[in-house]
Parts: sequence; structure tokens; C-alpha cells
Amino acid sequence: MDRERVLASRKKAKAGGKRSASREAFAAAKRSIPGGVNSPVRAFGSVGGSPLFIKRGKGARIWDVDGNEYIDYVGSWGPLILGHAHPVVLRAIRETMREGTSFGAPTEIETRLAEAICRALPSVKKVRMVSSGTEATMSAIRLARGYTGRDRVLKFEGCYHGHSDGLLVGAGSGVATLGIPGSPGVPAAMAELTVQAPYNDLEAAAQAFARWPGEIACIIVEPVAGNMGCVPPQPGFLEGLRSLCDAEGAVLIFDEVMTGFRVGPGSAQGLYGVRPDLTCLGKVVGGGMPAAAYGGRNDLMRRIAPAGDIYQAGTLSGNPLAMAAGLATLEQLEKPGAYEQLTERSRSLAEGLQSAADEAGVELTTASVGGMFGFSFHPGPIACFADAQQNHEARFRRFFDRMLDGGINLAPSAYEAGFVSLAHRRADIAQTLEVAREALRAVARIR
Ligand code: KE4
Repeated sequence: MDRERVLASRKKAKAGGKRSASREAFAAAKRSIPGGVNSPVRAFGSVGGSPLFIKRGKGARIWDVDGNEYIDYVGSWGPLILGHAHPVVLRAIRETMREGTSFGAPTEIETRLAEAICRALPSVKKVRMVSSGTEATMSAIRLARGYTGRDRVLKFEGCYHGHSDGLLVGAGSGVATLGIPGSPGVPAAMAELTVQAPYNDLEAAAQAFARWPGEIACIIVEPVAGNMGCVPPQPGFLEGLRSLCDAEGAVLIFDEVMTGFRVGPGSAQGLYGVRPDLTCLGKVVGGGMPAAAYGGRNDLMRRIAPAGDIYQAGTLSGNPLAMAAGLATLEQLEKPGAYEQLTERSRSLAEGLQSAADEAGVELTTASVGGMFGFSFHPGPIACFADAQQNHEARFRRFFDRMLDGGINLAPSAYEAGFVSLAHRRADIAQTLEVAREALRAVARIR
């Protein structure tokens, strides 16, 4: 988006009528959809105001129903790693849908995507397709419990693995704590089976095993935490979890729904050189269509029905249109330089935000790993959820608003990561940083 168009967009933004159509659409949606959205974070609850209703996307940009243009760093929360409406992905979906949309019977395209995943991730010997990340993690945990005969699960505060009952838990008191229901409707009996420890705290993880010896079926972890901003693993953390699981006979599950094919060609397990027993995937592997997966060691996966006795199923699992979109996306990512470009774009954005904040005298911590990034209005360091919670909410809201007014669409929550795509050019990053410099000057006025 060149400067003139940005100025025009910003002038329009100042007109105040900028988002009336979105506001009307939101009012209409709330009459038939809870909260007016089909997933809570979209409602702008933590930044206030009315969410954008999106009309279309193309490349690094989206347009709302008022016709405003934005450089987009949400990218549907990660799947749109090639950018919106990529021609190769659209063509793959179009050609597939000519033959039909779904059969409830095996199709060869499912095998092709499974083979592509197994080629990319050496730890994954077999993989089962499902339709959402929630299904993937829920199924991987059921598999770990069935395989080990144990019931408890160890997760880390601030990591989000979807909304299945056992994973919607709040943090109890203490270091390694039994979960308490994180939502009405989650039975205490389910929540209690989930033990939580602080992210990056190996000692606390070890304490959990000491406190419940022989009871913990698995550790599930985001190898880069993307649901409390963007919090990388400290050196030795993932390796330590691997050793703990080996020593305790527990299954190590990497939830790579967000990091899978996002942080590198071998995902986070390839980037950090730690081999999980099971991997959960989503987002990028569906290329913007509903698809996710879980897979791993043969001796584990052979327990999954109908090969084995641990049940999991899904009407639209392996949907041919989603497989086509996922395959087309992974094929584009195999092109030389793709991950170097994604990494360069998100790093230059994070570093640019950091220097702009330093210039404005605003305390900011930024991070980037591969094609994902995060920032928090806090001096840092940020190693766990308790650190992430120090984010200055009012400053985040002011920043979010000024960026949106300037035509930059960021995640409407400080606890989300941001995403670049192969469609983001250096000029887009430069434009984003120009808007950020002004936004940060406004933020500096908030004490
Ligand atoms: P879904 O069920 O939303 O497809 O995936 C759940 C999930 C599992 N694991 C990780 C690491 C995830 O980040 C997610 C979902 N991510 C959120 C964004 N942080 C999806 C956005 C939303 O909830 O609307």
C-alpha cells in the first residue's frame, strides 16, 4: 500500500464513518450468533469497540465491509502463510471441487497430504487428519492416555491447546498445580486430571512427576508459545521435557497447530532438534480450509481405530477440498528461500517495533520465530504466562487502535501471536513501521 493510499485511507479513517458497516453487521450478527462471532477472540473483547467484518482478502491485505484496506498480520490466525486468496491454492480447491466436495470415503488426496507431512516431519510415521486443532490435541491426549494407561496430563500455563474439557483449566495455586475448571461446564473431575506448570520451568515439570508418580500420561506443550504473545522456549526447556518423558515413561506431545510449517520446514521440532512422540498440526496444513492432524510414532499411532482400539472419528476428516488447499500450501512452502523470507519479514518487523518503541520511550518486549512474532508492553524478559500478564493493557489498546486507524490489522489481543506471509513485502513492513512510530508516540502519553 503506497504512502498516498495510506494517507487517503487514514483520512477516511479519521472521518469517523470508517466502520459503520462493520458496526451494523456486528449488530445484526449478535441477533443470531452468540456475541456476534463464531470464535470469541474475533469480537475485539480485549481491545474494545466493534470488530471488523471482512469483505475480502488478497495477498497481504484484507478489506472490511466499509471498504477500508489493511495490511493483515492475523492471517486467519496462522493458516494464510502464503497470503490471502493465493492463486495456486484457489486453483487447487476449484479443480478438486469439480469432482465433488466430500464422500465420507477414503480419497487418494488424503494419502498425498499424509505423505507430505511424514516427509517433512521425521518423527511422524503415521498421521490422522481431523478438522480442527482442538480435535487434534484432544485425540492425541486420548491416545497417550490409552497407550500408557494413565489419566493425568501435564500442560503449561498460558499455552492454549483448543477447547476440549480437560484443556480448559485455570491455574490453581502453587507451582505444579491441579487444574481448576477454566470455564463453566468443565467438570472439576476433568480439570483435576490436568496438572499445570509455568512455561519454561523444567523444575516445576519435574515436580509434577514427583508429586504424581506413574500417573502422568503425557506432557503437551507449544514448542513456541503463541497464545501468550510469542514466547520462545528457553535453551534446554524442550530437551528437558524430552528427557523427563523418557525417564517417566510419559508421551511427549508437541502442539504444533500454530508452529507447524510456520517456524521452519521441519516445524518447531526441526528448528529446535527435539523429537516428540506425537505432533498436533493445524492452520497451515489446511491452507485456510478446515483441516488439522495428529501423528507420530508407529507404536502409538497403530493404536488408533480402526488399526487399533483407541477410538477417534470425524465426518469431514480428510475433506478433499481441505487436503487440496493444504497440499498446495505446503508445496509453495517447499520453494527455496520461503522460510528465510518469512523469518526475515517477521524479524525486521519485531526489531523495527522494538527500535520505534525505544525511540518513543515506551517499554516494549518483542520476539519473532520464523514467520510468527509477538510484542508486549512490558520491559521483559517474558518467559512465562506470569510475565506475559504484566502487559500494559491500556497501552496495548491504544497501540492496537492507532494501528488499525492507520490501516494495519493486528491480533486484537495481547495474548496472541502475529503472522507474516510470503505476500508481505519489505515495503509492507516499512509502511507498518511508519504507522507504528506514530502509534507509539501516542502510547507514550499513557502512563
Ligand atoms: P482450533 O480448534 O481453533 O483449530 O485449534 C486450537 C489450537 C490448538 N493449539 C494451538 C497452539 C492453537 O493456537 C490453537 C488455536 N489458536 C487460536 C489462536 N491463538 C485460534 C483462534 C481462535 O480461537 O479463534
